[in-house]
Amino acid sequence: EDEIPPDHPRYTDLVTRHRIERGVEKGITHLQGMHAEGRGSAFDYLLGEETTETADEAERAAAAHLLSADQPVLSINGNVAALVPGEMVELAAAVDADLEINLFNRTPERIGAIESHLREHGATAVKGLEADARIPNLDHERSKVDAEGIYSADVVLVPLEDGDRAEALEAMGKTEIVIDLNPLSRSPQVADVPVVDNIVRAVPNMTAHARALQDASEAELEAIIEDFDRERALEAAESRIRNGL
Ligand code: PTJ
Repeated sequence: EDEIPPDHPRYTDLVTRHRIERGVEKGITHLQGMHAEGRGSAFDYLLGEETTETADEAERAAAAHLLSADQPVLSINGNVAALVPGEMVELAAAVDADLEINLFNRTPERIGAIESHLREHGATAVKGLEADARIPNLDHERSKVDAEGIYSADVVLVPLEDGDRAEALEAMGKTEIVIDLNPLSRSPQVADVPVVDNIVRAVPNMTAHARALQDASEAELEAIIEDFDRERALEAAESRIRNGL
C-alpha cells in the first residue's frame, strides 16, 4: 500500500484492491470477496469514484438512525474487515453501537482472524462469536447471529450484504442501512437507507455526520430521518450511472 503514489488518478481503487488481497492472505477475506470487490470497483468507476450529494444525504440519515437507535449494531464481514477495520471501530464509538462479525461463508478460522484484526484496530468488544440465535427463514450457516447483537438490534448497518440476508433482516422488522455500490442489487433495494457509495468513503463520512449531530435533539434526528427519501436516492444513483454511460 505504501508503494502506491497518492497522486495516482486511481489511488483509492488501487489501495482498496491491495487491502482485499492482504485480507485474503491473512485469512480475513473470502476468495469470493475479490469478485465482490471487482464488481464494486466497476460500479464505483461508473459513479465517478466520489460521494454523490444523495449518497451524502443517505450517510447523514444513516448517522441519525444510528444515533437515535436503542440498540444499533454494525455488521462486519470479510471485505468490511479488510477495507475499513479502524473506521468501523470509530463509527461504533461515535454512535455507541456494537460490532458483530457476520459471515456469508462462516468458518471458525475466519471468525478468529477477523476478531483479532478488529482488536488490533482498537475494538474492545466484538460480537458474533457465540452466534446463539438464528435469523428466521435463512439457511443454517448464514442465519447465525448473537442473541444480544443483531438478533435483538433495532437498527443494523449491513455493508456489502447478501440479498437473502438483507431481506430476512428486513422481514424481522429492523431498520436496515445498507452500503452497496450497485443500486440495483437486492440489498440496497430492500434497505430503509440505501447508501450507494464506496465503503471506504461512506463509513468515515457517517462518523463525521454522527459527530456533527452528537448534540442534536431527538426531534432534529427524527426530521432528518423523515426527510430522507430512499426511492429518490436509488433513482439518483441509477440515473448517474446511466447518464455517465
Ligand atoms: O466475508 P463473507 O463470507 O461474509 O463474504 C462477503 C462477500 C462480500 C464476499 C459476500 O457477502 C458476497 O458475495 O457479496 P456479493 O453478493 O458479491 O455482494 C457484494 C456487493 O457489495 C456487490 O453489490 C458489490 O457491488 C458491493 N461492493 C463491493 N465492494 C464494495 C461494494 N460496495 C461498497 N463499497 C465497496 N468497496
